[in-house]
Amino acid sequence: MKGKRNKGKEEKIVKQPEARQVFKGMYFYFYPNNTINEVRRVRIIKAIEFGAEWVKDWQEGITHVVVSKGHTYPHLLKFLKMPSLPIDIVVVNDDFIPGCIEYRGLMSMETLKDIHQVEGHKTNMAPPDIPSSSPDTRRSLQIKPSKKQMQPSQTPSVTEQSSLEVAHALRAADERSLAQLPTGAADPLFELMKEAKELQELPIDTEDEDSNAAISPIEDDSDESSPKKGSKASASRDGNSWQDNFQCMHKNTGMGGSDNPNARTIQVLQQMCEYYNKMQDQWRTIAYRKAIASLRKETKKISTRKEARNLPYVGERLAAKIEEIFFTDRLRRLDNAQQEPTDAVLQMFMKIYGVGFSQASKWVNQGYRSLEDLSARAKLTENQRIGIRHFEDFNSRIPRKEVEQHGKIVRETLQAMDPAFEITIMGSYRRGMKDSGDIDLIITKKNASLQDIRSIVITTLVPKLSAFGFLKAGLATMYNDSGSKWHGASVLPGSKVWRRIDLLLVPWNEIGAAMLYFTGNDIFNRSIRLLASKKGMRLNQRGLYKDVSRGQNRQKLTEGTLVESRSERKIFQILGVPWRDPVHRIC
Ligand code: DCP
Ligand code: CA
Repeated sequence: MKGKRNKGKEEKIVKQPEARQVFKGMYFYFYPNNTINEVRRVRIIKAIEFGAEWVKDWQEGITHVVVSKGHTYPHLLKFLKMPSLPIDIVVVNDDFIPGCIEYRGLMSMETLKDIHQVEGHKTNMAPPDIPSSSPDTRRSLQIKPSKKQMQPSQTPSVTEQSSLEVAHALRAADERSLAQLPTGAADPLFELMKEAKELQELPIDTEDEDSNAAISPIEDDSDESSPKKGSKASASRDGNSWQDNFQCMHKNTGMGGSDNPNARTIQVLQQMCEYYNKMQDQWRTIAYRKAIASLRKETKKISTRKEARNLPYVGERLAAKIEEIFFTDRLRRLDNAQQEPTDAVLQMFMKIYGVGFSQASKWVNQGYRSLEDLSARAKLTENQRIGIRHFEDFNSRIPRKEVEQHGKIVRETLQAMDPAFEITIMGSYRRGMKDSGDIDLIITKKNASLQDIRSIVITTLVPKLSAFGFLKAGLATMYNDSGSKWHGASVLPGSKVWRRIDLLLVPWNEIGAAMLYFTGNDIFNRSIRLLASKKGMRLNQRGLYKDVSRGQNRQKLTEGTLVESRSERKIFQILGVPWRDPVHRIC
């Protein structure tokens, strides 16, 4: 059956391109089912333009009844002379039509839910069945909708029903690769502004004095039950103690638990989090991490906005996103972010070694759009040139075996000079990852001071390895402020691939704290540092300190007294954190 227009009024109907047809495969019966009312007339046209079939006479196969404002469900039943409608027919008011069309622009499902309820209609519990991949299979109205999309455990409450209906409709639209919408099409700036406002309400951790970045995803400074500052470090108490909330207290394998019922949602939110992290958007990065941490702890599937809203650290906006991911298996904002061309350029520039957000955005604003552009026309430092020339190398992961080979060359060269030197491969390698972004090597020697180690590394090791052609000049000139790091690039004999390598010079008496810090991951580190801070202590890559006095905003007022720095295990013990093998520090 084909949709028909009211014959009385000649109306030009321009069908939207298939990809935009949010109502394709749906059969709408309007009540009243005519175009006498101007508002209804326009809505019927819109429905058809966006893919719906308008059914003129009541019959089997109708998927939606669209009730005009001012009319009620009892009116409709009386008119149809039916005691009730089949359970699989969706009853909505006519705001449903613009709501669905505009949803992809700016309207939330929550808003839609509120606006498309029909007075007197409480009994319709089932969402519509929307054909998934092939709407054409339901061309015939004789085919009864199935309930396959409805899982028993997810039976919606009456109040959630409308939201589910829209979500299912949108899911069907998604599956037909509904990429953009015509009206009010997603404006990333608008989204960002709205989001920025809402995120202001989210709780945030204190800054850690040793890190520019903000802290762990899950800790809550407002926790009344935490010990008072300056109190003695205590071992973990019962299973529900405040300390148990810290990620560092638990084995973290980075899987988020493959059996986690919210694994897919976590995965999509993680991508969004990574995106914001790359954009140096600290607020959103934290908000997403907090939400992910909440979801990781959740044992039941979170499908609706309402359920998501009940999770700690999940605000309105994030709850909407969680619902969207559940129903659509993807996140619009992520698609938009990935499709935004200047975002893509910005992200690419930020992948150049040593280039941060501000330099990258400067180049974007100056009109550069590719690495070739930069090489040919931009004023570049020598390090930036190297970063561009070896862009591919520096952005590819280094297989574990190759990391070992780089480590071996440094170890053998150094131990040939002095066998007492110890070289340990840190970072993701120590956490057992199959590949690494760069090579982090701790260099230390029993009872040696930083000066002892540095003098050998600078005067002998680096020149020697450079002479071999293993270490490359350029980045190799850089020592950090305290003179304890050397950043550079290394190339295996016979290879042309440059790898990023960091030599981390650690005095013997700080080796435990340094091992802890350079094992990471960064989130684990933030978590354990904040835990120390809550116990009135302070942890950094040089040691664990006590009697640190802090001001109102937890800023450090005194350095404190060193408690432990030699033994990684002792630091765990003093903090009351059960020992975690490096492979269990992947948060
Ligand atoms: N680190 C940290 N906070 C940061 C950066 C680093 O605590 N902001 C610590 C934890 C990291 C370690 O230093 O694990 C090494 O830093 P990398 O950036 O090299 O990170 P990874 O080695 O963990 O990962 P990748 O494989 O990407 O190198
Ligand atoms: Ca690393």
